[in-house]
Amino acid sequence: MAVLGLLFSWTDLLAQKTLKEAYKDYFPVGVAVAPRNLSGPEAELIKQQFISITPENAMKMGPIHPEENRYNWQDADAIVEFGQKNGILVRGHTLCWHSQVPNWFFTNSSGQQVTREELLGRLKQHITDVMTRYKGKIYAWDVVNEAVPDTGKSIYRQSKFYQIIGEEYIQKAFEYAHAIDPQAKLFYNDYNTESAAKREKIYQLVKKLKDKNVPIHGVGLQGHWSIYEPTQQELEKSIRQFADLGLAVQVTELDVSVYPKEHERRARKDTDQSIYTDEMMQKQSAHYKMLFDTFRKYKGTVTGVTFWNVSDRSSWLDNFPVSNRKDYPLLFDQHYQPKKAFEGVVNF
Ligand code: 9MR
Repeated sequence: MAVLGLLFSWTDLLAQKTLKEAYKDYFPVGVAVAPRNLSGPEAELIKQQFISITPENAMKMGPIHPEENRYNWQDADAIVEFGQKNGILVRGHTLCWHSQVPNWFFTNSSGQQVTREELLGRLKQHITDVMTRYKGKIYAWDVVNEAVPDTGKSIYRQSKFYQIIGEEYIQKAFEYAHAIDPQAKLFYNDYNTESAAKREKIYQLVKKLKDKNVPIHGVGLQGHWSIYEPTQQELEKSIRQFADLGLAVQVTELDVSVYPKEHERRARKDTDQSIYTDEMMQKQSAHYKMLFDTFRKYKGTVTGVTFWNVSDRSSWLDNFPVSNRKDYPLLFDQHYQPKKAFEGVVNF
């Protein structure tokens, strides 16, 4: 009987639609990848389920441009090539971010902080070189990432880009990007976009860009959520508010942590157990269903949904916000099998 049960559950799974089949009339469903995901069972799962990939780290400023006159194209090339070979779209991530920027970016040859003009020049050169290399092969770019702080009154994060250039660095980054590849869809990308205060600041930021006719086409809601957030109402408010500006919305880094959401790294406490209870699993399934029901409701506005990592075997959340606390945030389990949450996402 047990064997029969197993057989039945396998046939059930085989009969399920894949993500890309289920969403072919809605939006591309994608996944963040590292070169190590592009061979073996993960590559098979990616080809079977997803129609878009995003480099998880390979195109960020530090990894791809470690020294002023040296680019490290290898990993990014491998990812773009995998996409091209398999008919999979590629989303670029990310052209300008305060994190993972190499120090040389802000320092001139005499060891002093660069001037505003120098920094703009470097930003332009960086965007130009990276986008030229992949022109026509990357359909959408996260141009500026996380420029808004979670707390405080200021719209702008006090990053080096902001301190040295002022808020104009954001506009410039979009203009440089658009000049290189006018076909590419350009996004402002951020997390915690359903917090009322942060949503409002992001709205102000992108509205200013739109008012100035800066070439921005959409907002990326990263979607690092948990089984406790956001509510459907909060999510719809974000989607609608950005859509009202004539912008597309993509969910760019989706995962649903089984723990309460925290945005700052912290020390591990005794109470931080790695657990995945039946109750968490049920709650996660219901949450994923609500999220995708909502994304489909905004078909046309929501133009892409990308998961941040392939399966629960390993994700960035295993080490964040606390190191070594395992999380179970994705639709595929540690053996690459679809979880219960998967069913609610593909059956509608
Ligand atoms: O998943 C990425 C992880 O491997 C890196 O160590 C980390 C470095 O800061 O960046 C992670 O990806 C981030 C993404 O680029 C931007 N939004 C938040 C993501 C999770 O931190």
